[in-house]
Amino acid sequence: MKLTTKILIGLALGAFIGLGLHFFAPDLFNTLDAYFFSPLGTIFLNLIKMLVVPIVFFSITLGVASLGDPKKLGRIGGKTILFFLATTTIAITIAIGLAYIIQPGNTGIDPSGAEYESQEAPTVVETFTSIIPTNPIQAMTEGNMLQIIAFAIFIGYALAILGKKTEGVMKFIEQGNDIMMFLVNLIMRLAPYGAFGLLASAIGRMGLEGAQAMAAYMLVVLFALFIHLFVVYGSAVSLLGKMNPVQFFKGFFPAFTVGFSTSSSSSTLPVSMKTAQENLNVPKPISSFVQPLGATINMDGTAIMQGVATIFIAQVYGSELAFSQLVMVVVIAVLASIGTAGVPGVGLIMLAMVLNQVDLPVEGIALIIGIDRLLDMTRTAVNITGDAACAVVITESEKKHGLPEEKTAE
Ligand code: DAS
Repeated sequence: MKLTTKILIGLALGAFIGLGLHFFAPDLFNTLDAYFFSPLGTIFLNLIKMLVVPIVFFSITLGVASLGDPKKLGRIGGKTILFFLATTTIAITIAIGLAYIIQPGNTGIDPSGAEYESQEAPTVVETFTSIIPTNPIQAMTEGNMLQIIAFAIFIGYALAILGKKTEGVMKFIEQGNDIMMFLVNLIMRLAPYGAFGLLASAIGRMGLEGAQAMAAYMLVVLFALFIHLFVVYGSAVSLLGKMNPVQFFKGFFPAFTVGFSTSSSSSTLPVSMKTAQENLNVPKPISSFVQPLGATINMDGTAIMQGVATIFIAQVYGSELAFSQLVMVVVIAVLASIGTAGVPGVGLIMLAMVLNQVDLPVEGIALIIGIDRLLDMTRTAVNITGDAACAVVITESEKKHGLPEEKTAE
């Protein structure tokens, strides 16, 4: 049986058992969650997280070194950032448009009593100025993805320029990357069990109570995610990537299910890259550059949640947003999704940044926090699919320049 089928069975069983125990045997759920579901999910999550820092460092260093020509790196980098900004702007525009049409906040929700202590979100300027690591090793120990990416780009560029002089280091980086990819394959065998544990625990804890009250909000987010996933990404891979969208979605589905299970783009990164390289024919150098960068700064699913949530909260509190404020919501949500690290639930923290910008009460976040864990799964899966779509589009656009092959030390 295919791994993807096993993961889907794990997810379905996890949701079914988690929900059943939540409603009919909550005490038994708590025991099982403490000694079985949570440990199972956490072990799987930690195993793939273990690989994130080394795989991002090795793969980006190798990818940049393989791109070699700085002009090519600049061209690919420029197209990648342009794709990310364009799709995120489209995503949040779809979200705001649907929220205005469907009006999820005008369903008689009483906001009184909603309290939320917003956590300090880094400002956009802080996000950009902190990209250069003053201590690369500290960046790795802290898992500061943007700083690890920046350091890897510098090392990869040096390897590309120094060539034979540093072929030993090149060989080390290349073999390090091979080891990481081998370990991803090994760990992925646990994915069905990890997906089961993660979902049983999340659904069992949350139940569906929150969903009923927030059904309208949830449906608008899910509808916007669906449109963005199949219409925007489907069109991009078909028109710009010259790839059959069915082949794209089927090919990337294994990573999609892991992203859904883990709610973390960063943790899923090893699987996202393996899937794009093996199933979508994305050359390693392009996959190694685009996907780690995307897992960190490209979060269309998150921007969709932030767009819908902002309009929802404005409607609940009876605030009318002027057009200029809506434009600010788009700009800040795009920038906030850049500052959002690829870990579970962080999109909600950045939502506070968006709400502050348009003078909306941050307490409104308390209304949607109950079902955010479930929505986080769906928007993470969309986030990583957007990165893969970008990698496919960049691959096609680079064909006329000659696709970069993985550079091997002579
Ligand atoms: N879960 C985050 C991710 O890894 C995004 C979010 O919280 O919205 O993509």
